[in-house]
Amino acid sequence: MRIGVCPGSFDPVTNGHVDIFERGSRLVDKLIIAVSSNPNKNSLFTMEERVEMIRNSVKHIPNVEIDCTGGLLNEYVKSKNATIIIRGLRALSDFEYEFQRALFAKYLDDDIETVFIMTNNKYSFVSSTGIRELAKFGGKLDGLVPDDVKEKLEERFNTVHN
Ligand code: COD
Repeated sequence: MRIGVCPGSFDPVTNGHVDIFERGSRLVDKLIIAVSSNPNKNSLFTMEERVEMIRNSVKHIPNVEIDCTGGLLNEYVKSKNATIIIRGLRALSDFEYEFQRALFAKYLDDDIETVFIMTNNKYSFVSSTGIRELAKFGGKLDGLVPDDVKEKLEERFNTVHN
């Protein structure tokens, strides 16, 4: 069984992420979405809230599991008998960061491959950071995040945009 792990902070999950989950899930038998805390980022939503939002966004994908993780990603990947790390790629700015992470992963375990999926053009500008900022100032979020995430963001920032 080919198992892939799609790690991220997903704070919150966006339609760009969901697109990567859908396409990534077709490359493996089982895709584990691993919600992790990025040590370099402060999170808006708790781990439980992030997991719940993802759960509501991937109901249509049959072969996904959602899990929480911390510590070294490679250790987690091995503990799940997975061999593939799936990451999304947007602009050139993602490339350097992702390139470095993929090489760290390879340095640690030669048999783990990082596979990159190019962003869908519709979501190439969408990031969780941008979404949080848009939500904070009451900008419209339609089409960029799942409906349930939009509601959670509006509740959190007390902004409703019709
Ligand atoms: N279109 C396509 N892909 C996208 C989009 C979009 N619109 N938005 C985001 N993505 C991709 C990102 O490029 C990324 O691949 C993935 O979706 C998740 O994104 P984020 O921002 O939610 O997650 P990150 O990058 O903050 O996650 C970082 C981890 C938590 C995975 C990382 O910090 C980690 O692995 N930590 C564990 C420690 C470790 O093992 N370190 C390794 C040694 S350096």
